[in-house]
Amino acid sequence: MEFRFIDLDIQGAVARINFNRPGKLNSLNNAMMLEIHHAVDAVQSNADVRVLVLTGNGRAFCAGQDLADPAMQAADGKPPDIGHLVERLYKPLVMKLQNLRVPTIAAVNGLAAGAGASIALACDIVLASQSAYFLQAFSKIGLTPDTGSTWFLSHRVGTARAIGLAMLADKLPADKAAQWGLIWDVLDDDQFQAGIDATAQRVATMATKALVRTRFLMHAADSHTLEQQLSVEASTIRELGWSRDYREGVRAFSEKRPPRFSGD
Ligand code: T3D
Repeated sequence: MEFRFIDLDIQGAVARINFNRPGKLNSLNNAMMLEIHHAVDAVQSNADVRVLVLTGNGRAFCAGQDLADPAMQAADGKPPDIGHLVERLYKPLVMKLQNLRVPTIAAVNGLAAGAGASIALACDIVLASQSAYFLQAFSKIGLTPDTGSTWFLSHRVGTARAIGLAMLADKLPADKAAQWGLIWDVLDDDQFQAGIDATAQRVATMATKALVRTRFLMHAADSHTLEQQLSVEASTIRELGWSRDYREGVRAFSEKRPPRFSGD
């Protein structure tokens, strides 16, 4: 597929999807969303890839839905079915990221608004540049947060802060997002690219299956009792105990050398 609004770059084990509509702050039109789906599918089916980085070109990570897209406008006097858009494109994207066979990193290079913030929060590790901010823009246009934002916000920062962010739609600077536990960390603007590259390379050489099962366990914990969670932990670790990477990890430890994980 030819991409117009994104770039997909695969170098060795590191795949990068760059949102590339900087003049419109990488806001998401229909074609761009389809391209992102296609790129994520390509990553899912490429056995060489061991980490996916999502980032944006220009001063934005992503400003959410393109509000000028025809899908957002009334046609023939009928209001648009924007719920259909969410069901067809946004919800499946979040689920694809959550079920991806490799870990994901959101490299939030600049502002992340609306569904753009949600997509960042759907990644496993969220790193933001010092000048980035997160904006729950939805209430400003008479909508509720979507694309998982209500779930990610309420789970990570608690209901009081989640409601304040969503109702007031104030910009949340990257530093405060990290202090509040919404994201993993903040990098200085001039170290951002190098920091992202180093993290991506590091994650790409780790035990991929264990990282992806860790994502699953952390999310499963939300709906489990302690006893249920202990059982799922046991079954997951049993499965990982049969993996090549576990054997390599233990061997490397006993041989006092760094492990060479293969992702299997
Ligand atoms: O069905 C559904 O509803 C689908 C799911 C929706 C989920 C959503 O994402 S809803 C939320 C959509 N996003 C927004 O409401 C954010 C809109 N943008 C803004 O509020 C502001 O642009 C920002 C606060 C993010 C940044 O402000 P600023 O002053 O730094 O930049 P700007 O001048 O507003 O924007 C620069 C350009 O990008 C400008 O275009 P122009 O005038 O230079 O040609 C602006 O129109 C364009 N742009 C920014 N965001 C969007 C956009 N164009 C279309 N859609 C956007 N979301």
